[in-house]
Order: sequence, then structure tokens, then C-alpha cells
Amino acid sequence: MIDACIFDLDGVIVDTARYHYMAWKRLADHLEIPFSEEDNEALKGISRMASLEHLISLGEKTYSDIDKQKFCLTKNTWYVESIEEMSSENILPGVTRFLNELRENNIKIALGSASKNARRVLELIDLTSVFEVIVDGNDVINSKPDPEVFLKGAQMLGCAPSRCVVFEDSAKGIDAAVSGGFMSVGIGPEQHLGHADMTLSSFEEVTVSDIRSRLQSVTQATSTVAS
Ligand code: B16
Ligand code: MG
Repeated sequence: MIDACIFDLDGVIVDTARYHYMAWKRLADHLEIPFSEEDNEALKGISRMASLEHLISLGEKTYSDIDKQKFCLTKNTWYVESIEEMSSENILPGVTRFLNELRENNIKIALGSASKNARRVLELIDLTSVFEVIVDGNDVINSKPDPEVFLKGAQMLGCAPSRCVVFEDSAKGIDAAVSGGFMSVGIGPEQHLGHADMTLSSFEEVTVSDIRSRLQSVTQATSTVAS
């Protein structure tokens, strides 16, 4: 029933969400816009410019397109500087073991990230070779909640979306998975990810067989309701 797994990067494989937040917070302080960690939830999974537009909407000023481009560049420079310290030690708990288990079960593995820095992050944490297919913010026109990044990944793997599981930490990423017809696993709190087929607090102690049986019961329950 599971041919492939497509992983989001930031907040699923590695905790770069913290570095994104620190760079946006620095920009918000510079622009005198109030910005909290709770505000940052809405930025998870969306593109850099969409994130900036959201941040600006929390303040009172408007900015020209040229200013917005400059702000995105500044934020990205701070973000890229901060991630250079990362290494394989930053891979989230349980992820490496889970990826190995997928390979042992001949389940294909792809990356579906909104980030234009995804390939650099994979290099830093030494995980590039694990992914058969990598689709990131440089490869798509529409960012999450549009399913393009995951649909492209499934197509490149040669797998039907209904037989692929998307692992995501953002509400908009789960929206993308649902609208693309994928099975979905939310990584993080139920309150943000309750629309996923199932949620996990982390990959620690979870096995491929756990995921299979939990998704199977959701799929069966859904088809019973539909019939
Ligand atoms: P960049 P993901 C997303 O990555 C992040 O969650 C989101 O916070 C960020 O704005 C977006 O990438 C774009 O990142 O500025 O590096 O291109 O979660 O889809 O892996
Ligand atoms: Mg994410």
C-alpha cells in the first residue's frame, strides 16, 4: 500500500524552522513589526516572499516591490549564515533510523520542500544520497498549500499519489498533501495538524509497520464512511 514516502525538510528532517524564525524575527525587529513564535507558525512551509508578505501584514507600513526583494535577500543572507553551523547532529531524533527502515522495505524516498536552500541543508547534514528524488523551491511555480511540489516528486518517482505518504510539519503542507490525493502524516502538535491522516510527535520509536497499520485503519474508515 505504501510505494513511496515524500518528506518535507524544515521541521521534519531537520530543525531549520528555528533558524528561519530567528532570521524573520531579526528582520521584524529591524522593521519594528511585532512578531512572535506563534506568528511564525503561519510561515512554516510557505515560500520566502509569501512569508514576508505575511510578516508585513502584521505591521502598519506598506513597502515597494524593490524593498520587499531586498528584505527577502537580507533575511536569506542571515538564514544561510546561521545554517552553516549545521551538521548531521542536527537531524531530528529517529529520522535516520526511519529512513534506513524505509530503504530496507524497498519504499522509495523523496524530498518535497518549499525551501530554495534545501539542497544546501541536505549537504550540510550529509543526507543528499538518501533521496532518490529532490524537489524544492527552485523546481516549482506554486508553493504549498498547492500540491505541485509533492505531485512533481510522485511523478519523478513514478508512483501514484494515493500510494505515497507525505510527512509534513506545517498545516499548509498537510493541505497540499490532502489536495494532491496523498496519504499524510503530520509531524508536530495535533492542534495545527489535525487534518492529517495521522500525527506523530517525532520519528522516535515509530516503525514503518506502525505507520502502515495506522494509515490502513484511516483509509478503511474513510472508505466505510464513503460507501
Ligand atoms: P527558503 P519546508 C520551507 O521549507 C519552510 O518551512 C518555510 O519556513 C520557508 O519560508 C520556506 O521553506 C522557504 O525557504 O527561504 O529557504 O527558500 O518546510 O517546505 O521544507
Ligand atoms: Mg516544514
